[in-house]
Amino acid sequence: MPLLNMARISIWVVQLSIFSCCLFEVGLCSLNVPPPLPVLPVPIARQLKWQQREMIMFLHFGMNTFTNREWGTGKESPQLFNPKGFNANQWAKVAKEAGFSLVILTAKHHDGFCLWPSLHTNHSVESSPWEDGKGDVVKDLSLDAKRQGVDFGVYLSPWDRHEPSYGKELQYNEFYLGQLQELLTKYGPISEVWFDGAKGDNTTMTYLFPQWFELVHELQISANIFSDAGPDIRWVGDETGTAGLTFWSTINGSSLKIGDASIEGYLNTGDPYGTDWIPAECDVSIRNGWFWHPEEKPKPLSELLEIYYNSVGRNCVLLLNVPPNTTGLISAEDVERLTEFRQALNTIFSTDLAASASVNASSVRGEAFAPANVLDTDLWTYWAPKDYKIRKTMNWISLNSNKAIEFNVVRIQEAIGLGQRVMKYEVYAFGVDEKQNILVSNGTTIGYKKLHRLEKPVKASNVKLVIWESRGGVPLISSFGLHFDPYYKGKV
Ligand code: FUL
Repeated sequence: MPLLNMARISIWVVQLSIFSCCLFEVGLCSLNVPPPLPVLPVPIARQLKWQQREMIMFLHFGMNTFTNREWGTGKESPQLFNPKGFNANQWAKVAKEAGFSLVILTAKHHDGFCLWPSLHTNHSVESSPWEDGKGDVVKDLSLDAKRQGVDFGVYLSPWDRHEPSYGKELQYNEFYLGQLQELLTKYGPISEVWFDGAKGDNTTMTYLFPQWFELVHELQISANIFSDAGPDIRWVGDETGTAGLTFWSTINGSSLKIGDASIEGYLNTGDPYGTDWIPAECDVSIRNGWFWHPEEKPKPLSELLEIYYNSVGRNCVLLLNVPPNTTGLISAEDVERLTEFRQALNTIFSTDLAASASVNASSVRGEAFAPANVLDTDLWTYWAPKDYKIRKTMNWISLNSNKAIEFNVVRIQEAIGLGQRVMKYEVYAFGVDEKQNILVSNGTTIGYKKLHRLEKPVKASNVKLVIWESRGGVPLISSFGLHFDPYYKGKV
């Protein structure tokens, strides 16, 4: 080919690529800018599903329900267990209607009494008068939950005050694994297995956690394992339903030990440099005790809402315990409180007052990452700013409305599928009354969901989230919304 022609062709190639780059920049090109790299660690599928549940119901039911105790001795007679009006369908229905997509049952608490006819002990429903010893609470609830479209999980207390082999390392671990195998093979899909860290007496007993955990994932790959230390879900470090104001789903798994009180603070906040993704569950009871006691009443709505904001609103999942009574039903007053709770959450959160706002931002990575993506709650549609490689810059996104919006709750969510990133942010509102930008809230971490309740309602036409620092890469915001909580009067 003559030299001149070759030169012409290469000029065309260069021109063509410049032209396509321009199309790309102005968004006319059909090729999208790909998503940014994840910042590790990131959740695995079962953890992501768990996080999006937001609320799980715990059901403490067993021998203690009949002895009016919190911790049984293991010496109770199975004759005491007789819930004459037992109806697991009521439990599952209450859970479903109150918005819980998973129920976790105490299949065995510390007293060792089993709610299913275990082949490894006589200390179970089989020796009780209930349904002439033919009943099986685990089976009934697993079936009724399925019928109601609610998932099912089990709590199997490692500490067993009845079992004679407790304290003998090999025998008890084999016994426990035998029980675990029964629960994981006979009752359909199990979404969570709860390993309680309590060990209230001086018996020396080493639990073979690695073997237990392997068995769970071998038999039920979708089951999340909860314990003080994970591996899938960690304890939040308290039983009041309160996560740290700074809350990282990341933590160093190797420095966590089950039953170690000295790590409670670390569990409560996590670690921005943590090498493992182990988010937390906030376990708390609707009443004072975990088990039902005739003298106790459910907590008031205001307290339940406070718990919700302090758990779900701080990047955790709320595990709310609702204990069935001696009849075998969830008491009417608890049902009523849960109905109020659901209604309140619907009132506050089913309307996003910013839903029709126009959204703009400091910069945009590409068409697929537009600021308006924050108006839905899909975790995988998010706003991503430009990835400044050299210059570190502040990123912002703002909601703009023609009419003033009155709100007292700010909701911010990160696209955690690509890692938890935000470390420092502020929220400003262009106040209609003040006619100036006012700082309405600020914080460190965001994570899956961060909720801010404001001391008093704000009226604004422009609300801006300014992100000052984020970990490992640019911040990715999946949702940003404004709500009104009529139940909150602010702190006095
Ligand atoms: C604790 C137990 O000792 C309580 O009885 C209850 O089950 C709670 C959820 O965990 O460690």
